[in-house]
Amino acid sequence: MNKLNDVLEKLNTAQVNASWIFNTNITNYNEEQLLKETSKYNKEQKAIWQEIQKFSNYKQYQDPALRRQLEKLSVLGIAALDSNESQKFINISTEMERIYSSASVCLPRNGSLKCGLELEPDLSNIMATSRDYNLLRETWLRWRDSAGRPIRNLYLEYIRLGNKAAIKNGFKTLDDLWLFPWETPDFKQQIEQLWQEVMPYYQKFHAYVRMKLRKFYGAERMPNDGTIPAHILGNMWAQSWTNIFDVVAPYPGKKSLDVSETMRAQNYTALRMVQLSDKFFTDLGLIPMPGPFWRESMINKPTDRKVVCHASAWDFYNRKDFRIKMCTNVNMEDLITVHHEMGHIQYYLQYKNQPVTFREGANPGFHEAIGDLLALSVSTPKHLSKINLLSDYEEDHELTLNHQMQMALQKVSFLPFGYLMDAWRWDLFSGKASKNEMNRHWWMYRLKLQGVSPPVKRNETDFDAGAKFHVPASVEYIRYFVSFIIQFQFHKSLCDIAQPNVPLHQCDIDGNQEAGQRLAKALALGSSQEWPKTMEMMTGSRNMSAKPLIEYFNPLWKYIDEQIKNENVGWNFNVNQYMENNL
Ligand code: X8Z
Ligand code: ZN
Repeated sequence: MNKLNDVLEKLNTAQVNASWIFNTNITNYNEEQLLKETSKYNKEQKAIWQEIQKFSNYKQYQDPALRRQLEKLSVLGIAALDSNESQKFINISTEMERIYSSASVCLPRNGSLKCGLELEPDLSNIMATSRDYNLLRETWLRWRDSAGRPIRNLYLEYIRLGNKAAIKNGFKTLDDLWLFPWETPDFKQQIEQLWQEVMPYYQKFHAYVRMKLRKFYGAERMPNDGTIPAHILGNMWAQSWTNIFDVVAPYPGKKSLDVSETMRAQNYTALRMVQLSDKFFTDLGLIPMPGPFWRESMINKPTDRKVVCHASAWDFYNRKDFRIKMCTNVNMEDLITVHHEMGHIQYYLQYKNQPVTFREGANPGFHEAIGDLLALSVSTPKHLSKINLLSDYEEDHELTLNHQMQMALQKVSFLPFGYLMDAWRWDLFSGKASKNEMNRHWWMYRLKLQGVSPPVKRNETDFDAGAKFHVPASVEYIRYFVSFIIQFQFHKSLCDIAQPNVPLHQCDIDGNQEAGQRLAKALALGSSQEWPKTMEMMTGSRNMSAKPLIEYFNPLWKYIDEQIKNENVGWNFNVNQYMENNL
């Protein structure tokens, strides 16, 4: 196993390297190199897997770590396909990513047509800052035409091959292969239960935001089924609503808790944002970012080449090289994302001496939760004032509610989206949803769970889910739903150490080394033990729970209840009304 570990390190390093080069410089040559490297990687992975299968009695081994590594290595994934189909799968995946990341659109701007507009920063900025209903709708639509629609047929083939690979790994369908790393037999039920727990709160929040949007845009702009048009929530996918804070603020006259303008006024740069985040980690006694991170990370969008802009954090598996890649904008949303990415890097650093097989989060949700967990402290008004991003700080009722609203626009709004991305894919993979109704099924979930509706009728040549990065990029998404739940559990347990008498939403763990140690200890374990054990170390309980999230927003629930007395909470949904039947 020790020898194998060295082999795996080298294999991974080579593959990650090729992927990094493609992701930071999209050219045909780099795509070819990546394809070559990936197919080599898959072949060698498969050879190792076949070798491992000789140890068919590993379950009887004494050493639990050895047993667990063999257990993990017993599932190969896509590389289990025979070489022809494996190659096809790699081609399709790379092609989908290329289409998504190089998509650009034309939009009418200032009387003429402007072309070459990209998601980051152009389209994201329009979605965030424009309050022009028609421009927003046009932007929303064009993005889906150019990034989603071209992916549809590739995705059908992707599902077919993915399911074939699942069978080769001993699973029924691809959704079961995706659930393997979670090590939770009733996972789908647990997720549904968590959703049921938070759903009433989401629906109240939805009713409040809808009321404010109706006042802003006029009742004639709002569908009469009670859903919210998906393009007016400040985000291309309506997954996070922080950008419409101005429309929904409880106390609009008060200073905004979105400190973007202050950051720009203080000449913040991407580098300074990374340094600020690094300081928060090290003040907790956590590991500082190493040299290669500072030298090799890509933190600004290059102007001389195409890159994959979607933010990510990279482990090169040589215990030295760790990098982030981000097209950072100087604003608060990206300051939080910087913390998110640095959370991944901190995890990589903490578990770098584990065997390669254990260099993962306790589960995928843990990995997503670490940076966000720290950002919960960073975005408290008190902390923002401490780092000079908020002046005249005074903790009163109005400030509390504005802060609560800001956080709910980030966290509560996300929950149904975090769930539906994979609820939808699970149904496609398992065959629960028909291949002829992929987009209809997408909108069924969008309407049912999020209560958002398309501003233009959709059909089956559209492929709206494909216009979200993680679908073409094959990134499983339920990890984010889990993260948004458990980061509040982690926050609560660290706050019990750092500031036991402060309400959860005001707690700032900044500088508390004891809290830092609790976190570091859990991170250093990687996936070497089952996640409920690590959860217990962190929180005292083995289970996921939505209670800390609900507790965090206690002041907000009271406020919203008063505000929506005359609103009908919830919505009707009839997907037929939004679909053309003209495939
Ligand atoms: O993709 C991400 C991170 C990289 S792991 C930037 N997130 C999800 C998204 O953007 O859709 C973070 C929150 C949800
Ligand atoms: Zn992440």
